[in-house]
Amino acid sequence: AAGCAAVLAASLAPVPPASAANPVITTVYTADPAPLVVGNTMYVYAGRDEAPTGGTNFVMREWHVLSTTDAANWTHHGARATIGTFPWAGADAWASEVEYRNGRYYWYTSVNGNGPGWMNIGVAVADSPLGPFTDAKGGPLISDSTPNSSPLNIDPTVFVDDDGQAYLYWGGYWGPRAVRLAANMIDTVGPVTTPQGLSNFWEAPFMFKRNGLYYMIYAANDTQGCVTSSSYACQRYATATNPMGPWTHRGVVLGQVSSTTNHAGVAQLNGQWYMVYHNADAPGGGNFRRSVAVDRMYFNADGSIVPVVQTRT
Ligand code: FUB
Repeated sequence: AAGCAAVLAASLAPVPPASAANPVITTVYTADPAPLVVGNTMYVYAGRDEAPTGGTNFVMREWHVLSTTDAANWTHHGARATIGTFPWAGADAWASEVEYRNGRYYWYTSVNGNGPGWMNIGVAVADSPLGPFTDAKGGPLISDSTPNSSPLNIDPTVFVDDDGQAYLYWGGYWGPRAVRLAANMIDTVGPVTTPQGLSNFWEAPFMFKRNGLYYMIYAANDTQGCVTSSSYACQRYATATNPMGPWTHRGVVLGQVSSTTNHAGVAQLNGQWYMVYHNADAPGGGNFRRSVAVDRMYFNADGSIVPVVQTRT
């Protein structure tokens, strides 16, 4: 009986937060974190918010790297890619993600071009998770001229499956998009598709796999119980048995945060799952002066995700 009570108490106990204080660094404002685990180190790739106090627009020119081996103590490696990494780009270092393949690290970025049109997906490459990163393609991987591309080509997430096939998902405001990537990681293969089932998709997809099931978390701009106003977004998630979908919506994985945007990524470090995300909690923070936070993430036996408890210290 004592054992049963202990099990019951454990199952009812609140999810313990990560031991670190959030935000993880406060020396610069950071946003749109994307984790990549290499050995026992978690690297987090994030844009830098440079908007002035009270600013009402994004000012983003650099992508920074943070790292940790315990999700509690963090090293800030500074800017490891900038708009200048892409000679064809001109502004807006928005959300990004790094994926590893065959000894190389591919940094997929949302960035504004110099010519007509707006956002593009660029890709830089390096032999180390910390760079140096150089433009891998000499032009956008996805742009306004890509057939069936989203009108807003932002927020790439790249996933390499166990069979070596790579997938790119992206999109903002007007729906998600998906396409297969070639083995070189810098060319697309086949048509751009519109994945089905990502209910209330707004932006910020992040794809991962656990126990043979594909997961997509994404920012959902809706007021169906997860945010207090349509200015905010929560993170919903969906699962699929095929990496191109269709997806089945499974619920909310991260509620409203203190910034209007909500952008997260998931990784497993030393056996523990973590969600990295951003909020406006750093001193002087705001919707355009955001900061990366981390918390532990747990799964139920049926593969569903226990909603993340935000540590706000
Ligand atoms: O950081 C700029 C944009 O805000 C990102 O691309 C979106 O995901 C949102 O977080």
